[in-house]
Amino acid sequence: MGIPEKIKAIQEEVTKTKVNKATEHHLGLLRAKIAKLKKEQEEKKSKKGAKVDSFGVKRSGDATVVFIGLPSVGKSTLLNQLTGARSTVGAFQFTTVTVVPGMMEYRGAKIQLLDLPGIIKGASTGKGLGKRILSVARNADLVLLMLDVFQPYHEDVLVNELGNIGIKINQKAPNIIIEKTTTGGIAIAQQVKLTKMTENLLKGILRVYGINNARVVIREDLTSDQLIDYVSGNKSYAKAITIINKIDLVDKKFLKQLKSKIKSDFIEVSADSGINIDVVKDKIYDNLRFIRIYMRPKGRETDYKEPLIARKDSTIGEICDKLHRRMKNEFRYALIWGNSVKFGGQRVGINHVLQDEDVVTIIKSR
Ligand SMILES: Nc1nc2c(ncn2[C@@H]2O[C@H](COP(=O)(O)OP(=O)(O)OP(=O)(O)O)[C@@H](O)[C@H]2O)c(=O)[nH]1
Ligand SMILES: [Mg+2]
Repeated sequence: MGIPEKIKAIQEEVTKTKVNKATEHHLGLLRAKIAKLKKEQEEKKSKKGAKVDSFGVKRSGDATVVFIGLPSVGKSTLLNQLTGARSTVGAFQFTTVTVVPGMMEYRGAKIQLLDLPGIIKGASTGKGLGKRILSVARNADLVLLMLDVFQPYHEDVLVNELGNIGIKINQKAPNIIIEKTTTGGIAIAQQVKLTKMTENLLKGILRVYGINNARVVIREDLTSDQLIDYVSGNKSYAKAITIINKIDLVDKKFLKQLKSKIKSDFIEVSADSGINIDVVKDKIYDNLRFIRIYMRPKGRETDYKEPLIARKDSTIGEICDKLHRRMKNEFRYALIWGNSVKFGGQRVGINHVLQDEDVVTIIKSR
């Protein structure tokens, strides 16, 4: 039996099995087996050289944000409003056929926005350019889920298609530690009590993935699906903002009703008439969680006028990379004033994690 047949056989068994307490364990293991086979299938495909990679657009700026939406919802129109780029806008579907980058400068940050072709239901299975489009979101710092005011229910389609290729939207990686050992079986320490799956199922799922000996620390009450996602690897977790476009076409009453229909928070905009464009800019900036670093060149004044923009949790090493290509090689130590240190002028190494508004002096080797 080949992999597709195996997957089909297990899927049939899942459909036939009634869901109840007694079958929970069995079903959990079946789902783990399917996930493992699917992963093997993907790996085989990519070895054959099938193109599932992105469009190869060079990342630039302080962060990268991508537009994901069905055709004609107004992605290109909004990109142009936010960045002054000139991505082609058309009254017909599939106007955009490749990645079009734009740069949004906001509060000192340079944010790269990538306009993408529209996706349709089934994109994750390879419909249209689906897979390639979706995979661009994998390396993005933030995803804009863009919807037409008349089709807000498409949010589920977007989240599902992204989920199918392993990009989880607005979820955190599960808080669990699995350290493989050579003997001793699977030892579990529950710092947080498991209520959504049994210890037995957890062990069973790990064994499906060939993990027979390990030290496991549970730090979050996770579900069996979260565990399967985690051990099957190749998952990425992306933050997203939902945007509803074309609100110029509806009245206030319609918008009010919309709020009761959509689960997530959303920003209502009209890309065409320029309504709420600044709100989108603010939300993007806030979600990317930038910090400002003030540089103080050795023996000189601190430059408070033009802070260096970095992502939250950046290290001194990452700041060096922003300053100069060879800076890291010449780095000896840094002096810090601010929230990340105990006292002003504290000496730190290259892995020191910075905080918003730290003042930094870098001392180079002579
Ligand atoms: N009324 C109205 N029309 C809009 C708005 N934004 C975009 N449009 C129109 O919607 C159509 C599609 O806009 P595009 O920006 O090309 O949409 P897209 O999402 O980039 O489409 P694809 O590239 O095909 O995926 C065009 O005719 C736009 O003029 C809006 O806020 N209000
Ligand atoms: Mg477009």
